[in-house]
Amino acid sequence: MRTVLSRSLFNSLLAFIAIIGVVHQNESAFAHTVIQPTEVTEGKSSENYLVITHGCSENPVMGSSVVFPDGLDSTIAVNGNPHTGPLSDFVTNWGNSIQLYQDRSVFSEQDVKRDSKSNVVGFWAGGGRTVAPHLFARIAFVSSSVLFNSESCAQKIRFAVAVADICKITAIDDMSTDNAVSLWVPAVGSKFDGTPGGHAFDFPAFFTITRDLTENPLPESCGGVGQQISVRPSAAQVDRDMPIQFNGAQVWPQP
Ligand SMILES: [Cu+2]
Repeated sequence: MRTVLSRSLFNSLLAFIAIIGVVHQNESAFAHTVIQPTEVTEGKSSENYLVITHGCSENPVMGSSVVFPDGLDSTIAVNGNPHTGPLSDFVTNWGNSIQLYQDRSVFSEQDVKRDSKSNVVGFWAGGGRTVAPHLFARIAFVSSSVLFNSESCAQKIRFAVAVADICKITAIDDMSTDNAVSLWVPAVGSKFDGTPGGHAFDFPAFFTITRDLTENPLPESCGGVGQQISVRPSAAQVDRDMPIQFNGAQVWPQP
């Protein structure tokens, strides 16, 4: 009897340890640089953060560069299938939708990035003190009300955001050496794709907006089924907007 009891106790212990192991693995999966909150409701402005979650191996983070799809030459998919029409088929007012808060509590310098229409499409922050590789840091930004096209069946729109956490300033060809950078970039064929199979390859941060089904219900023609829209920046946009310009000169990657 005692043997049976202790064996079952032992088995539950094993199961418990296995569960802890799974939870821990999930935790490390979450420990990638992300945007919080993970979802924003249509029609509402939102206070958000880029959350830097680790250094480049043991190297501390000295700055970050963030690029949102501009919606001009972005790649759009509907339930995973390519969509050739414009973003306005789903979202009517994307563009200049984010603004950076000045906050020198993490890094000493920061600014926005603008597209060809002078709309803000991203931001960078860097310089001063670094973020310890084992700690998190938050860069605050606000997003304005984004509206869904009421005639569309779009229910959720997910923007793939390209992020680089920079630990060492190098030329673009040397980024993979010496743990110089951690990339969370959609692999769209830009110079910032990173290495296939490498850490967080094609694992971008996401900024997701959900339709307000009360204020903006799906049209009847959708048959009650909402579509998932994904938007990825073009390679040309990532190449143009990821580098950091400071006082009129490119400071990262080293030109
Ligand atoms: Cu990671």
